[in-house]
Amino acid sequence: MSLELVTAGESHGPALVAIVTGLPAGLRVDRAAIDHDLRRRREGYGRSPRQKLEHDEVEVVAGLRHGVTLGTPLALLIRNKDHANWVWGMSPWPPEGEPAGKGMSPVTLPRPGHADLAGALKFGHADVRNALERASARSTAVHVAAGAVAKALLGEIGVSVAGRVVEIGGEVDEEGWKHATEAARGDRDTLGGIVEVVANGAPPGLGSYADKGDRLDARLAAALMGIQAVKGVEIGAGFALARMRGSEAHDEIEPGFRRQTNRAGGIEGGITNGEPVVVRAAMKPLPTLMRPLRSVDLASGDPGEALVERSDVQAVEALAVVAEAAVAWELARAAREKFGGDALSDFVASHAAYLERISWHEDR
Ligand code: EPS
Repeated sequence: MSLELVTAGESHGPALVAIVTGLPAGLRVDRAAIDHDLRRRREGYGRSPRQKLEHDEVEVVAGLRHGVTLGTPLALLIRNKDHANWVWGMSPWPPEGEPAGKGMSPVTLPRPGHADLAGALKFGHADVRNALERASARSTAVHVAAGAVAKALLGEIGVSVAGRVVEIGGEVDEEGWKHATEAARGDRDTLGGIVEVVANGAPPGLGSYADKGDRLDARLAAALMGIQAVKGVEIGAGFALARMRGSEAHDEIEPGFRRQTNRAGGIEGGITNGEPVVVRAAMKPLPTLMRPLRSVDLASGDPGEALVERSDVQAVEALAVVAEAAVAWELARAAREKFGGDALSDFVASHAAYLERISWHEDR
């Protein structure tokens, strides 16, 4: 059995939900740790005023008893506080009473760069809102909650995962990030950026070369590209490797199977090699601009200006947290496949026995 995650929820609907299957029984889940990550995701300059409204506290509706997993599906729920303003507009059932609040009139001017146009065409939506609500990065909240649970599982075998911002709007330090964000806000524009996630403590052997879908680098790339607005992923030195010679590119193996360099980003042949796993994701500038781009009305075919809706100037700091969760999730999934375990103690014992077999110790 593997770890699986399915999520649902519209940005301004009643709630976001996630169902996680395949967790071993006996894993202690800390509510404060989940809420801490949810808070980190909301923070950062450049976020929409929406982030002050949402509290993003996780509710657990199944799979946990007294803070410990039961080995049954874990169901997580995060309510959208903003739904109170969209009760009529986003009512799951035919709304009753007079139209009131937000979301009453259909959106027909798709934003270039958003899922609006392609989503409306694909699903036959006359109201672009029917596409944009689910395409919204609001759904990343529940992925972060699931990622926090994955981090708890990884913690049991000494693996830690941390995301950080590398660049925002081409700037590489915090002063520059703030300045660029404020400048873009003043211009009613948006920014993108680059984040990095590093996982320490992963043993060699997570993932496999057996087939495309088994390769950990392929899974990490898919997980990161699956985050809204991500347009590029690098593992280790990534694109720079293409410009190096083999003699400069590869990480030579020393006694104890140690390396002086980690240009492979901790993955060779789709398998962790015992070095830190290092991945980067590039985020495009957000497509909701307060100074809208040119678009075409879906209903009339007439040129117009794209939808302007409250949004973030940039959400790169949030991406660092979301990418951390995505990497943790994929590593936990690979670890669950490698070490099995209906009970957490089986999982931990299997990991220990494996390290023993390959003599993977600090003093190796
Ligand atoms: C988003 C647009 C904004 C963001 C939202 C993602 O939504 P709103 O118009 O409601 O302010 O705030 O992100 C979140 C709500 C969140 O929790 O991260 C989009 O179009 O992707």
